[in-house]
Amino acid sequence: MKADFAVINAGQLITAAGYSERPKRGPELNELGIINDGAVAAKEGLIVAAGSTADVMKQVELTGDAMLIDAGGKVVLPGLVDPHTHLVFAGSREDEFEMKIKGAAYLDILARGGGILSTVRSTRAAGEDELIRIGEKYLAEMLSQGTTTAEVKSGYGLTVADELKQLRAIRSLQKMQPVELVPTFLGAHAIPEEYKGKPDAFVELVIGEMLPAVACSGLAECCDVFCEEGVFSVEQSRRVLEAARKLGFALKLHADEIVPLGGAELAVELGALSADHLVAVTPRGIERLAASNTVAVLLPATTFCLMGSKYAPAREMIAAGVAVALAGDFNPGSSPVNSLPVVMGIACRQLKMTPAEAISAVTINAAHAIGRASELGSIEVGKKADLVIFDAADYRSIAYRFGTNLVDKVIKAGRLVAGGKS
Ligand code: IZC
Ligand code: ZN
Repeated sequence: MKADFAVINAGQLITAAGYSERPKRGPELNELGIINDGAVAAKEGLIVAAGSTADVMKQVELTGDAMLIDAGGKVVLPGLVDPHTHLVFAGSREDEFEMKIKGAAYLDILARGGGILSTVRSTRAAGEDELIRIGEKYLAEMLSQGTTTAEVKSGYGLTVADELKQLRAIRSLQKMQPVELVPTFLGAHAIPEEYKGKPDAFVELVIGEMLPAVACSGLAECCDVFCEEGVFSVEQSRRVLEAARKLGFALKLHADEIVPLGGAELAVELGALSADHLVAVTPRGIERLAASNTVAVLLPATTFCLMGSKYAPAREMIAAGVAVALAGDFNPGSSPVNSLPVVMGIACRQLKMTPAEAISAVTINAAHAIGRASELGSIEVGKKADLVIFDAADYRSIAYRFGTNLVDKVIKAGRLVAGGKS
């Protein structure tokens, strides 16, 4: 069999294989499918062989111009998948950072016209080119830390024209850099200033004008809503998501982050791909999630950045059989963190997830949370050759040494896209 790309001599090849059909739950999260002295070979971007270096090299014949990378005993993982980001925005919110240190609460800042609304003002004022330029910089940072696929939400425009501007910026970014992007329409992210006191009229605008325009443009795959006290109620969220589902969008929901409104239950009821945050999820919400294919996307860097004392009950969810994933939530307010290894480091320490569970949560389960598990998220024949080589001999180092970027090389679809030293 021919191959035009191979990585050989991985000290630990973490395949995360066997879960393309359904996400990992319970003890499965600790199964990493590790191959010692492993290798991966690919042709035209897709994996054609994975196994021990000896076996793979017996199976494949490298083409004359093939790229061969010797991992030299390092750890090799599937490319990391960030299933929840808000990475296309203008401006930043250091002022809010300082206000939070002094005790201000996230929802109070928003209610006073700051928070998301401050980023809406900057993003509306920015040209599409500026959004692209800023987004490109953030994506390069993410790639250099191992992210090869990221979901990206709109939601800082909140008019038809400005939401489309953000979504077009995402499409342009897809064409100019290697991180694969999954675009999500988040028109119901906040009630904009011009609709203050008229939330239902804004929901009408989202359903009646924004959703049809976005569907027509083909610029988004998923639709999300910020279901939270003082933002969008469960009923308003249901109306938006039901309308989105009719138009063919896959669904996601910011659920039960601060106040337990029943967002998890709503996400399950509507067959959403994921319910995200879940810091305040109820026992009933956990039960519903466990009995569904909706992935619980946990964002512990957000809790850390909001200086919260209570984290999502990951252990209870895993024990109940909920399919858990992790994401960065990269945004200028509640999580200016775009490193998945940092998220893994916080998840191990604060959610008490094991290093192996954290890896499952940013690879195959994260791929399920964005509807891409048949194509990526694990190292298996037929999937995209998305790989990260970490300068470590033990996979646990990634979460253990968080804050130090251990990424040595990043490969997207069989192409070396970061850290090309050899
Ligand atoms: O800009 O604050 N939680 N949306 C919901 C966010 C955080 C992003 C922001
Ligand atoms: Zn979010």
